[in-house]
Amino acid sequence: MPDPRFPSAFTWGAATSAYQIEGAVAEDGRGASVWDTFCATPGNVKDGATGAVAVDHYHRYPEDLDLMAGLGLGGYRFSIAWPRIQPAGSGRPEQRGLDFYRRLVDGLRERGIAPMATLFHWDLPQALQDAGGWENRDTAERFAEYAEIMFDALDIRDWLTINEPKTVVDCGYRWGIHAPGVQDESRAFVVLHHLLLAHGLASRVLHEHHPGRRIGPALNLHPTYAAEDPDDPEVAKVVRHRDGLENRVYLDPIFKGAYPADTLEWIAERSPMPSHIRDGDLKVIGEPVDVLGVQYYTSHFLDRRGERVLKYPTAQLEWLEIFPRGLYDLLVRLKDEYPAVPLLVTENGVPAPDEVGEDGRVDDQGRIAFLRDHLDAVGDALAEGVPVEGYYVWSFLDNFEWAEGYEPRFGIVHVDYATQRRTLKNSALWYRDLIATGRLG
Ligand code: GBH
Repeated sequence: MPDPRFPSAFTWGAATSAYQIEGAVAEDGRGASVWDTFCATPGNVKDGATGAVAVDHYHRYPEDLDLMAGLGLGGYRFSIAWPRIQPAGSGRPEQRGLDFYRRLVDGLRERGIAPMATLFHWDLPQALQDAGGWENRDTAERFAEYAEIMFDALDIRDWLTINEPKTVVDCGYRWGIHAPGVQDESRAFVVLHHLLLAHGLASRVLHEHHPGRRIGPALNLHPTYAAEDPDDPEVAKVVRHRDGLENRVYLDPIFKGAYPADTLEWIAERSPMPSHIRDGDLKVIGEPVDVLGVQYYTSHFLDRRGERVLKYPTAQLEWLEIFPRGLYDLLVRLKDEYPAVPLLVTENGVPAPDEVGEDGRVDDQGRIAFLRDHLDAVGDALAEGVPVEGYYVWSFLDNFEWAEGYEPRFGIVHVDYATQRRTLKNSALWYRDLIATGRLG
C-alpha cells in the first residue's frame, strides 16, 4: 500500500542548477557570469575548482534525461543561465542559448517529466555586475526583461524567480564566500531589497502575460530554536532576532507586503537599505505568490549570545546539522503564519564523499536515511493539512558545490569527474522504488 499521507498527484522530483552542472561556459555565445569571475581568483574556491566543465550536462543532457526517466521522476527543476540568454545582461536574446533550454524542455516532455525552471540561481551576467550588480536597482528591471524573454520562449507551467536570496545576501555580500565576494553589510541589505524587487517584477510580468501559469520564490529557510532553555527571555530574544534575518525578512515582504519592523530596524543601523525602498516597491514585492519553493537543509540552535550550538550530528559539511523535524516545523509554520499557497520542497539533500565501490555500486546509506527521514517529516506535515505538492531532491547529479568545489557530492547519481561517467547511487535506486510504490521503505 502506498503511504496514505502522500496524495497520488504528489510530484517526486530532483533539482540542479545551471552553473553547477552545465559546463560549456564559452559555448554558443554564453557571456561570463559572476561565478566565472569569482572562480578565477585563487583562494575563492577549494582546489581552484571552477564550473568551466562541471558535469558537462550541456552536452550530455540526453543521457541525463534518460537517467531521470529511468528513475520515474515526475518533475525536474533546473535553472536557466542568464548569460546564455543575454551574454551582456540585456538586449536581444542569443538564439543558441534559447535553443538549448528548448531542447531540454522538449526532452523532459517526451519523457513525461514536468519541467520547472528557476530564472536565477546566482550566475549573474558579469556585465551587469560591472554596472553595480544587485546593488543597482536597474538590475531588477533587467531581470524582469530577461524573465519575459524566457516566459515567451519556454512552454513551462511552473517558474521560480530567485534561488535563495538569503544566500546571495549573506554569502555573496556579508561574508564574501560566494560571488561577488563582497564583505559589507551596508551593501548586502541593499542587494536584499533589489533581489526581492526583481522577484516581484518578474512575477508581475508572468501574471500579466501568462495567466494560468505559476510563479514564486525559492527560499532557503532555517527554523531557529533555543539550544537550551526556551523560556529564558534572553534566548527567546536572540532566537526571534535570528528568525527575522533568516526567514521573516524574506517571507514577510513577499507574503505580507511589509518588512518585519524589528529586522528592518536592525538593518537600518548598518545599511542605507531603507532609503532604497521607494513608494510602491512593497506592492511589487507583495505580488501574489502562486507557489512557494521551500529549500530546507538544516535548523539553527542558538545559545544566549546568539552563537550556533550543534545539538545533532552534522553531514560532511559542518553547516548541515541533520534535523528532519525542522522541516516539519517549518512547513506547519508556513501554513499557520502565512497565506495558504501550494508549497513545493524545491531542495533537500545531503553531501557525502561517495565513491563507486568494487561492485560498481555507490552505497550511500546515509543519504537514504536522510531522504527517508525528511520525507517522513513532509508526510507528517501533509497529514496536518499543509499543502505540499511535491519534493525535489538536491541534487540529481553530483556537481560543482560552489566554494566547496567538487568534493562534497550531493547527487543521487554519481559522476566520475575524470570520465563524466554516471552511476546511479543506491539512493537513486531507493528513490526509484519509492516513486514506483509510493512507500518510503
Ligand atoms: C543550496 O544552498 C543551493 O541552492 C544549491 O545550489 C547548493 O548546491 C545546495 O544548497 C547545497 O549546498 O556559510 O556556513 O552557511 C543551501 C544554502 C548556502 C548552505 C551557503 C551552505 C555555505 C556555508 N547554502 N552555505 S555557511
